[in-house]
Formats: sequence, structure tokens, C-alpha cells
Amino acid sequence: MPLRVKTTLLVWTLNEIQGMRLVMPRVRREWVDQILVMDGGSTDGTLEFARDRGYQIYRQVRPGLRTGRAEDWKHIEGDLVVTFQPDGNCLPESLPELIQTARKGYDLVVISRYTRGARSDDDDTVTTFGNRMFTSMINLLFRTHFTDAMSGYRAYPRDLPHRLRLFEDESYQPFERWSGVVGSWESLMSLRVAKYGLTWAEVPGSEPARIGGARKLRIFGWGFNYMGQVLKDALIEHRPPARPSRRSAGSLVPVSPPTSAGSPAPSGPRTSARSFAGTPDS
Ligand SMILES: Nc1nc2c(ncn2[C@@H]2O[C@H](COP(=O)(O)OP(=O)(O)O)[C@@H](O)[C@H]2O)c(=O)[nH]1
Ligand SMILES: [Mg+2]
Repeated sequence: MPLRVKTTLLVWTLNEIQGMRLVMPRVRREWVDQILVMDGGSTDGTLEFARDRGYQIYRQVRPGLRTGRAEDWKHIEGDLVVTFQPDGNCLPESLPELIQTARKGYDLVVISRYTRGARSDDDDTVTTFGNRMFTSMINLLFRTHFTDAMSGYRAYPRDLPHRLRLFEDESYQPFERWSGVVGSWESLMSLRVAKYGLTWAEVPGSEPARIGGARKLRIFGWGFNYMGQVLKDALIEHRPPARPSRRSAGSLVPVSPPTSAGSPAPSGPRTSARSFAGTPDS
């Protein structure tokens, strides 16, 4: 591995004891440097299980997934963050390849469920349609070519959400106020990476069905939020004031040259059009 980068596994939990018991023992300690559980108020033994395994725990104060991240981000010690759902949706066995690819210096690496060799067993008709529709919209509006812009299983430098202004409430409004649902930031992260000309890659990875418990995502509220946020970002010029120095910001620096287009496991950041991973087509 060309670069030694400290990695934090950020585990989102809200009453996921069944998944935690089956999934977390499959995450090998040597794969990451820190395991931080961000909990949204579990009462089913999730916290006790996490404590027994020696994970760090942060209990969020404000409700909602993305608002919890604004609170717990300061506890992340890694230069690289991997977001992980312990409900069965994220295959722990995909972690080494995800981390290895991210360490090559991409701004974003996403596990894609909709590319060759991968599938989702968690999707129903509505979520399949929604995930594919938003991915197509983002590709069309931001001239990029994700196969899965919506997957929450992804890795990126710790400072990426700051660079993309994802902590600013304004990015999500007025749609969250209108829907009454606090959502997540995957779609905005993907589209802004493309919009700002940053580097990205995808790694194929299947999504098994949820293990026990209940889905927390409120499909129609989240769908409404995503639709509004994507269109707002497409219509309103939204760019960072200046490109910060990635090295001084503590993020990763590309270290290997681009590979041939279409590679499912690329070995370096892409910047050319029509590449499997990279910046928007121009
Ligand atoms: N910390 C925190 N975690 C949450 C919250 N809502 C959902 N989660 C967790 O986030 C992950 C994704 O939620 P889930 O309902 O499975 O969404 P889906 O996989 O997209 O259907 C799961 O591990 C949930 O336990 C929340 O408000 N706070
Ligand atoms: Mg899930």
C-alpha cells in the first residue's frame, strides 16, 4: 500500500442489535484504526454490545442521520472515513478493497450495488426505482457516470464533507422542513464531487438484505428531499470559494497514475472523461 492512512469505521446505529451481533465480529480489527459507533438513541442492547466489544460510542443529541454526523465528526480520528451500516446491508468482506482503493487518493470511493458482479437483496421495487432514478438524474445533470450515486457504503477523506459544505443546513432546506424528515447526504456528496471536479471511484459490492429490526429510512420523505436537493444544486451555482490545499487539509493525496478506462477496481484517481472513476464528463 503506497500510503499509510489512518482509517475510521463510522457505524450508524438505531436499534440494530441483531445485525450488530452477526456483522461486527466479521470486521477484523486490523482493517481499521478506529471503530466509532454513532448511535441515534438505541434501546435494544446495541450500545451495550458496542461497549462490550470496545468500540467508541457517540450518542447523538439531535434526531436524524445527517444531523448526527455534524455532532460526531469531531470524534473521528482517521484521515479516511468509511461509513458502515451494521444492519446486514454492508458486507464486511468488501471493506479491504474499499479501503485499499480509497487509500490510492480518491476524494470518494463508493460501493456500487448496480454494477457488474454486484446486486442488492435489500431493494424493493420502490427503492430500486428511486436509487436508479436519482443516479441517472445526477449523471445527466452533472455530466458524470456513477452506477450507484446513492449507496451509503463509501469511503472518503475526513475533510470531504467540509469541502463540499455538507454540514451546512441550508443545503437541505427547505425540503426537509417541508417533508418533516431529516435525511442523509449521499446524493449531495456524489453530485458535488462531480460538480467540483474531484476524483471518485466505484468498487462493485453486493448489498445483502437487512438482518432483523426495522428499516428507519422513510422512503417518500427521503425521496422528496433528494429530489429537491438534486434539482436545487443543479439550478443554483454552488461551488466552494476556493479549492483548499488537500495536503494541508489533512486529506489524501493521489499517489498512483490513472489506469485504463472501465476498470472496476482502478489503481489511481481518474480525471479524464468517460473513465470509470473521475470527474464530470466535459
Ligand atoms: N445514528 C443514527 N443512525 C441511524 C438513524 N436512522 C437510521 N440509522 C442507521 O442508519 C443505517 C441505515 O438505516 P436503514 O433504515 O437501514 O436505511 P436503508 O438501509 O437505506 O434502508 C442503519 O444502520 C440504521 O440503524 C439515526 O437517526 N441516527
Ligand atoms: Mg439498511
